[in-house]
Amino acid sequence: MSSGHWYPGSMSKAMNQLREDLKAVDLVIELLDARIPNSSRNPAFYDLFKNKKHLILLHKADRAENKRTEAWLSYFNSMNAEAMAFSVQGKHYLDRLLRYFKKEEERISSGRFKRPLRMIFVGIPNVGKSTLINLFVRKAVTRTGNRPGITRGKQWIRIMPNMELLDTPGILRPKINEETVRSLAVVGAIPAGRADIYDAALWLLSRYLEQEKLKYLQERYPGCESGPVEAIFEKIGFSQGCLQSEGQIDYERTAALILRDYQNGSLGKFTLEEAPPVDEF
Ligand SMILES: Nc1nc2c(ncn2[C@@H]2O[C@H](COP(=O)(O)OP(=O)(O)OP(=O)(O)O)[C@@H](O)[C@H]2O)c(=O)[nH]1
Ligand SMILES: [Mg+2]
Repeated sequence: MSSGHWYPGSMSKAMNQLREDLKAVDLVIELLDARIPNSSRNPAFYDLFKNKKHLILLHKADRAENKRTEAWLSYFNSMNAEAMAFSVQGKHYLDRLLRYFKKEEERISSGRFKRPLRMIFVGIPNVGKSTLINLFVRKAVTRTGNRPGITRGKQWIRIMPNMELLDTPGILRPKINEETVRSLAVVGAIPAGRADIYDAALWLLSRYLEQEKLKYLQERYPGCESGPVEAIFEKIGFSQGCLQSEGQIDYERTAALILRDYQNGSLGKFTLEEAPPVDEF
């Protein structure tokens, strides 16, 4: 797949818009997918956020392995980046984040001119920006959906008298290598029609085998046995009735089913990327 494909006009437009919006912002909240913290990071952001207060949220932490999420948090902290885990499942996450906002609000309002704390949420498509904002607003004013590319326009949202949030459209990095495309497709950040989902599903199955998590697959797909991933894939296709005519499995449908099961948590909590080791010295 050509990587240029992944930076269509809408993405560079969104990037320019973000550059503009940042001027009015006190705090940038960068949402990463806790299952793929590396692939869901946009290196083009590093420069952009250099002079901004910046918080990393490892979002959808309910789908990731706690131990691995902790390792990622330690890693970010070791790089002097502020980072927290987050999930819409769990009120303690929300309370902690609100406390953080409150602290920031006090910091900026200690100056002479009172003005609202302005925050912007950025991240890849489908990472959960709008859902998170809805949580603060406590009513669904922004559109969400389990499809990348739901948010298009710009919307400042007042969450408290003195705090404003800006939801932004998902942005992908300009050049994406094949491994990253695969990871993004697995978590649903790239529409199924734009990635090789068969390849992504096989890779995902192979990760379960490598990490000795076959039992996660077996719980969802009874009769699933160890063996070559292609065979496991076919078995899943047959047992789940993803068939074409003449008793052939439908590869697209099988792959889509496996990815959907991973995305909605039916295949357990499973982190796909390991944090780099933290240097203790
Ligand atoms: N498991 C889990 N799913 C979540 C969480 N937060 C959001 N989601 C789901 O992720 C999907 C995408 O959410 P959105 O809020 O639309 O994502 P977005 O980042 O605004 O996406 P774009 O606007 O397309 O860039 C929805 O199906 C949400 O229900 C979470 O903490 N855990
Ligand atoms: Mg959105």
